[in-house]
Amino acid sequence: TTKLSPEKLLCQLRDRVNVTMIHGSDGPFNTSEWQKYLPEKNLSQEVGHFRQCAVVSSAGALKSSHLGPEIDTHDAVLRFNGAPTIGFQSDVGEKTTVRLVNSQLVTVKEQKFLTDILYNTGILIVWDPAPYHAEIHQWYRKPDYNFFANYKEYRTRHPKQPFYILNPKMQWELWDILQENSLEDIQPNPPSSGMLGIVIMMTLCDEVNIYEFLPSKRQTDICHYYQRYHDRACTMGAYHPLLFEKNLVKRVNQGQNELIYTHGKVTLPGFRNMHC
Ligand code: NCC
Repeated sequence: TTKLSPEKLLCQLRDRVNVTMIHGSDGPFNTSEWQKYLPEKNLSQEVGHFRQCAVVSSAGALKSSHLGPEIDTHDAVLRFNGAPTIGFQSDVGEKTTVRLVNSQLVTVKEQKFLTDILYNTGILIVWDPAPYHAEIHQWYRKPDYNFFANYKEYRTRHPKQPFYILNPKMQWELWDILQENSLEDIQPNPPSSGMLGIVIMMTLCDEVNIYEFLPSKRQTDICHYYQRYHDRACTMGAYHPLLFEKNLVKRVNQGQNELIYTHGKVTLPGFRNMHC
């Protein structure tokens, strides 16, 4: 394999990864039952388009980063899973425009997805690991976590809050690009929420700044900035192909390398600003 230039690699992401949300017209969701729950507008109709966006990883390295004010200057901020802002504003900011959550979080009772007010701000998007290039019907019959009941319950409790289901095709379109651009064979597990969120924001924004996805000088074994738990796998990956994701993001970074070290910051262009 020949190594693609950063520009070509970005174009591959733009042209091959279809970032779409499940819509009421998509079988098997095209039933009167599902029509009641799925949002009518698609994501870009709902939010329009943003100039500058921030993607905030959940890494422990955000602790004592003082990046909060910089993060809040963005027009939109994406966060992941149960990552809080309250109590951590000085390091991660307080704005939440989009929250991407995995299906485990939505399904497992202990995670308190239905009751924790943390989830009531911003636009929610849930994703579920699907079998490699599975057809949507096949995935629907056997999701990794059966989050559908809790999705409907949450929609009933919060009908005004936009809440999308990410089309599961996206994860493997992205995985294929990760594999094609890596020298080693990657386990066929889907990309992390972090990598999916980065590509989602590239479809909505002119420019995307990503914080502590590539670790800064503050790199630590502490998994999350909001917990005491230590585990190197959080930064390096175990189930998700995190190391490969990070190598790819490093290759297409348009910001200064120094800013990775000091701020854990990477800058990527939005898809609409690319000339392929
Ligand atoms: O930990 P998690 O990820 O919620 O983190 C969100 C994204 O931030 C990036 N990250 C996180 C920690 C770290 N030290 N370095 C990082 O780069 C990653 O890109 C990560 O995706 C997930 O991807 O959905 C994940 O979710 C958790 C967990 O399910 C949720 O937090 C809900 O509790 C998974 N952990 C476990 O299942 C124990 C994690 O493997 C992946």
